[in-house]
Order: sequence, then structure tokens, then C-alpha cells
Amino acid sequence: MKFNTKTIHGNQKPEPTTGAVMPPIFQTSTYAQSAPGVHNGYEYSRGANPTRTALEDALASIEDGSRGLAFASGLAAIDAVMKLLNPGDEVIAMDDLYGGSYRMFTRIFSKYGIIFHFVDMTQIDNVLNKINAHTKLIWVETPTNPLMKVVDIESLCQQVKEMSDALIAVDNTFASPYNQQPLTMGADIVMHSATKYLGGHSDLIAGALVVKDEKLGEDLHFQLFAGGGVLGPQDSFLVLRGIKTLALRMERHAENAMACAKFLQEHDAVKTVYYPGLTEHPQHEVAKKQMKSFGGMLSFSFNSGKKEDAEKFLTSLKVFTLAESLGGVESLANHPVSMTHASIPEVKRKALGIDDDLVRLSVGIEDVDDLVQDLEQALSNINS
Ligand code: P1T
Repeated sequence: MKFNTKTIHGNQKPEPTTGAVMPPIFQTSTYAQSAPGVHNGYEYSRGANPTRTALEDALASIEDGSRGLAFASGLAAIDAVMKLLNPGDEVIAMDDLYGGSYRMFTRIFSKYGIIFHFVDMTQIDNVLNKINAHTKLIWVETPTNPLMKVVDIESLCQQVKEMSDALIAVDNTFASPYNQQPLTMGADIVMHSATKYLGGHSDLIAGALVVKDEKLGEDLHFQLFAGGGVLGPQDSFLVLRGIKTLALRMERHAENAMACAKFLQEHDAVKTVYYPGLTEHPQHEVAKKQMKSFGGMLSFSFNSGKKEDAEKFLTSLKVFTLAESLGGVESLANHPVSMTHASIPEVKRKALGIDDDLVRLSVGIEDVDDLVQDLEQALSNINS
């Protein structure tokens, strides 16, 4: 099956007792047993629930893996991966990351003796130079949140695997599986905040992991089951429904984002537009090689460098909504410094280039003329 068919049919079958084409929402915590230990494969919904299983099977299909797991949030999925590690183990992580991932690494897992090194993975040597016998995990995010840096997944996997048996995990939230499937490029684990493009409608919080290796799948399922951060049946149903239209939505997201990026790039008040689809983007060629489209996310900064200009712009928008999150059908605008990335210390943020005037846009699937017009009117009071 090709990708667009997989989103609708991959590992999916009608529900066996009724033939329901869409899986019912099995709103149950437990399952009757005919004798102790004799059941139909379901015992207790923390371990497995048929609606969650339907979603997990779909996730495995669209990411080209053998096992999918659905978590209560993206962070719960990351938490499960980190719990594979032991004190003294080292992680090499991308330097530009979702603020909540950075917060979890530095304020939770570092307390338990796990050592984190944050490097710019757009230069693969930065990763290779940090590898030692204790390195157990490489944590990649691409494109990154919020600076839209792009990491060459295939080259990174090839070069890391020549020197180390560390697991390579890719947070694929910004790209979505429509644009890239990291397991096919050599990664061991793919992770999603399914809250975003997979759900697609800003109506739930969910997370996902997909792997190829069955033993790794079992180990991660153990973390899900024993740690307890499972996705409920209602939200599993909604994510599954979202996946069915992923390809159509992603096409429009990318088309609209490119138009917004081009408009912003030409505007006198704008300094830099961070969008991998622009030829000026430093990793444009890598993005072109590994992504089907350049996605729906972009960031930009102001010529003035002033936080007040970012604030004025954000409060003038009429079609874009000022809100955290991304990947829904509606366009959202975000101020990383005071919203999604407030948990990253100022010195570190500044060193990365997450400046006070940076604005991030999640470009939705509305009519593009309305979006561009909205950007234009919100920029109209800002001096170049
Ligand atoms: O919010 P949650 O479903 O727990 O997912 C966390 C997460 C993980 N990885 C990436 C790349 C993310 O962007 C997120 C969540 N991000 C936002 C809420 C945001 O507005 O950036």
C-alpha cells in the first residue's frame, strides 16, 4: 500500500462482531474472563483496549513499523523512552527542541543520573564527537521547534550506527509521517505529539511511539502498561479519525505555509523567515531530499528585533489565533519566548537564536488569501 491508502486502510479491518467499519469506542476498563486467565486477548484497558489497538496498528502502518503505542500525551511517550535508560547512561539530544522535552530532560531525568548533551545535529560531527561507551540514546527533532532546523536523518543514522549501538529516536511531530518516515531512514524509534497533525483538529492531547524491532516494542509497551500513561478510547478514536485525512490536510498545510513564508520574506518589517521550503533555508537541500513537502510550520523575526513588535503583531491577528500548540486545521500563532519555550533558560534560548521577537506560525488549511491578508494587516503597523 502507498501512504495515502495506508492512512485509511493500513492494518485496519472492520470490527469482527458487527462489521462496524470504524472501530467502536470500547468505553470499558475491564473484560470478562470465562475462567481465571482465559480471555479474548483483553484483560484490563491499561494493558490494551481494542480502540487503542486499532489506533496503534494504524500508527505502525503509517510509520512503516511493526508496533505502535498510544500514550496520554506526547510527553508521556517521551517519558517512556527515557525510562528505558539507567543512571549513568548518556543521551545526545538536539539543541533546538520543544521546551517541554528540554524541561523533562533537564529537570526530571537528569535527577536520576542520566546525562544529557545538547548539540546542533545539523552538523553530524557534533553528534559523533559526543559519542562514548555510555551513549545509549540519540534524541533527534526535525524540523525543530521553533527554529525549523532540519537534521539529515539517514546520514546521521548511518554514521552513528558505525560507531555505537545507541538507539536513535526521532520526534516526528513537526513533519508528520506524511512528510517523512524516520524508521525507513534507519531510526529505531519514532515519536509523535499526536495532539498535533495526527489528531489534526486541536481537540485532544495524545502521544505515540512506533518501532520496527519487536523486542524494543515489548520493552516500550512494558513502560506504557507499567507506567500507566495510556491514551483513552475516546481520544484513540479521534486520533484514528484524524489520521484518515492526514495526507489531504498536510498537502494544504504545506501549500499555505509556503505562500505565507514567501509573503513574509518579501515584507520590509521581517528579518528572517525560518521555513525549510525556502531556498535560503540552510538545510533546504536536506529537507528536499528527506521530506515529501516542507510542512505547515514556520517562524520569523522582525527587523527591529523588538519584543513589542512581536506582541503588537500577535495581538493584531484576526484569522490566526494566538495560542500554544500546532498542527490543527486552524492557523495558530505563538510567541515561543513567553509561551512554548518559556521553560528554556534565557541564556540558552538566546544562544540558540530563540529571540524575544521570534514568532511561530502553525499555518492551517483555510483559504490562503485570507491568511496572507491577515499577516499583511497585522504587520501594517510595524515599522521596518
Ligand atoms: O503536548 P504533548 O502532546 O505532550 O507533546 C509534547 C511535544 C513533543 N514534541 C514536540 C515537537 C512538540 O511540539 C510537543 C508539544 N508542542 C507544543 C504544545 C507547542 O506548541 O509547541
